Amino acid sequence: MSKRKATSSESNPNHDFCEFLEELSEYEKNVSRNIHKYNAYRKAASVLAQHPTRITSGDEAKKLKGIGEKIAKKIDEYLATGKLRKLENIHSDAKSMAINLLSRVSGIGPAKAQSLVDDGIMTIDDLKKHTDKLTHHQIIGLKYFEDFEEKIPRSEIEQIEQVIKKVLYNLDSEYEVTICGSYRRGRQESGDIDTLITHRDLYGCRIDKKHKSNMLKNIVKVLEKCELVKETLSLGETKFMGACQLKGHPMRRLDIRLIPHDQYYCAVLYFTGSNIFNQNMRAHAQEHGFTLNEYSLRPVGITGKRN
Ligand code: 8DG
Ligand code: CA
Ligand code: CA
Repeated sequence: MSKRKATSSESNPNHDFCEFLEELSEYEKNVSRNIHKYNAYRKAASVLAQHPTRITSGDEAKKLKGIGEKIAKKIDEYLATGKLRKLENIHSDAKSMAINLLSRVSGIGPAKAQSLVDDGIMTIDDLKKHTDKLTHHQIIGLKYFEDFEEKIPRSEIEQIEQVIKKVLYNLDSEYEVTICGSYRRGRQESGDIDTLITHRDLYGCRIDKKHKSNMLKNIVKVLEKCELVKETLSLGETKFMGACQLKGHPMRRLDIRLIPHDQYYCAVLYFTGSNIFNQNMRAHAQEHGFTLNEYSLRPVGITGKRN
């Protein structure tokens, strides 16, 4: 997951509100570990990012879906003073700032960041002196900290997509490849590359486990051989997390998921997001008597288990 969201573009008349809401959401996720508040701030930022005109008061903001009393008050405070006390307090708290910083390293979650800070590790340089405390994933995350923070231009993902497709179709013309995430939503820049792969021999209910586990390992092997994949963070039967690089470009975070063919299109939908869009789509399905998740769309009450 990338750390900076795209709601702060200058073309958004409410971008300064979005920026402080996103900063508050990061604080709730990383430091307070309050997922409800995190979601509330993110939702508010997303709603404001889509609003076509400048909001001029908390009351006006409150009329939008997803903005309540507390966020409206913050908008009023910001409009009146140009800042927020809550954010000023966070900025002056060294431990909070350190937890936020360390959480930006790929593989370091909020709990790990907290424990590192408790051990007195406050900066990226401190972390480089204590790699004994880190997993393989976290060490690679640290090694490419600056690279992974950079957004990936759409044109570069297009090139990477071409390489992956060419290599896989050479291996077996029955592979299907879809790059999802923000790229599939049409964004000009993405945080990482979310790749889904399926093969029509793969069916969820009768997977030859050994066959499947070799499948993803083989895919990764050929992508290494063509010098696209440079690092493996983790590799399981269905999920690869790693890094890839085109010559002359920064190292990029690449996720690959191998999906059974009968679940592929629900997975493509789910991993395209956005997260908030997924929530709305699930709620919409529910209203029509369906359950939607990353595996299937089914009438409520039908489990989908075959005999
Ligand atoms: P970005 O990488 O450019 O920052 O944006 P993104 O592509 O939208 O975000 P992502 O973190 O890479 O997630 C990809 C999609 O996966 C996301 O748009 C929606 C879906 N998704 C959820 N929930 C979760 C989750 O908990 N973890 C992950 N990895 N993906 C999720 O709806
Ligand atoms: Ca991702
Ligand atoms: Ca992504």
